[in-house]
Amino acid sequence: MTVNPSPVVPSTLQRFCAEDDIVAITAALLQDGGVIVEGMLNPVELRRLNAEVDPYVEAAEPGAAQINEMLDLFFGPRTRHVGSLTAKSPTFVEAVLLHPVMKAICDEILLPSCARYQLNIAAILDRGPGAEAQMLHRDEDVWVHIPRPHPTLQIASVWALVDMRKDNGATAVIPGSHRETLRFRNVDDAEIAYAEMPAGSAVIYLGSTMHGGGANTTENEWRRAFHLSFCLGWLRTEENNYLGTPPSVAKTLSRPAQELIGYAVHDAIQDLGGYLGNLDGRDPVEMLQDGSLN
Ligand SMILES: O=C(O)CCC(=O)C(=O)O
Ligand SMILES: [Fe+2]
Repeated sequence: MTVNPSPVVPSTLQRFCAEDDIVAITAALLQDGGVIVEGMLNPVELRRLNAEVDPYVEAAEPGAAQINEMLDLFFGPRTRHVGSLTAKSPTFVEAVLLHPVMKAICDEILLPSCARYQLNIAAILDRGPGAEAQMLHRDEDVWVHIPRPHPTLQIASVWALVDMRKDNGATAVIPGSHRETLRFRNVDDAEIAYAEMPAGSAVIYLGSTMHGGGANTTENEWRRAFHLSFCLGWLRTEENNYLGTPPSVAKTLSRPAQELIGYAVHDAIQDLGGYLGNLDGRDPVEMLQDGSLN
């Protein structure tokens, strides 16, 4: 008996608008491991954000070798990297950090495993012409010491600051890969969904979902995007957000922004946990408010 191979179904991610029902967006994210949401930024926010980060991106050297060899290997020599956007772009703080879609998703998926979640990374990833496809990976593997399986540790996203297409390096995502227990495995090209989307959109994915920056095969186009991720409040964050956004800058931001950056203690005393991130027994976010930390 011959068995016909099942037809190759092109791998795709579900696509929504930022105003769509958040329950449906979250359900798609949990089902597929990733989801595309268009219109996360309006044209004015997009223009302002791009203008605010322009000087930093122009000043950044492609490749992170001069900073850190591991980062260089991870992002490749053709990527310009600008971190700590919270301290560099007021529009990022106003329109992105507290975005209601990200908040609703993090409330639903991260809050059950912590007393509060926090910013993990806010960094431009500007992939230049000739950038090769990034190694596919799961972002959560940075916390390798936590035995698997474990609850979702991180909600991540890549936001398009220019139109993202397969040829200029759209993020490659493997739908369904968040259900796997292996850390690394070989991936068939047909499994890849490229997050092709207009500027102002985001691809949002779970920390356990395999993904990576795509190859930029264009002659002279930079794929400007940023990575934004949140993680459980009791984890060590990848970017050092207290140094990236020091008290002198943090004190100018709204309290919800200060809390999200990590200035608020992770208070789990009710659950017989700790009072993590305190300063002399005080909550630093209260100290920013009353002026004793500046
Ligand atoms: O640049 C991209 O599209 C993906 C970047 C990425 O995987 C990451 O920052 O974790
Ligand atoms: Fe990643």
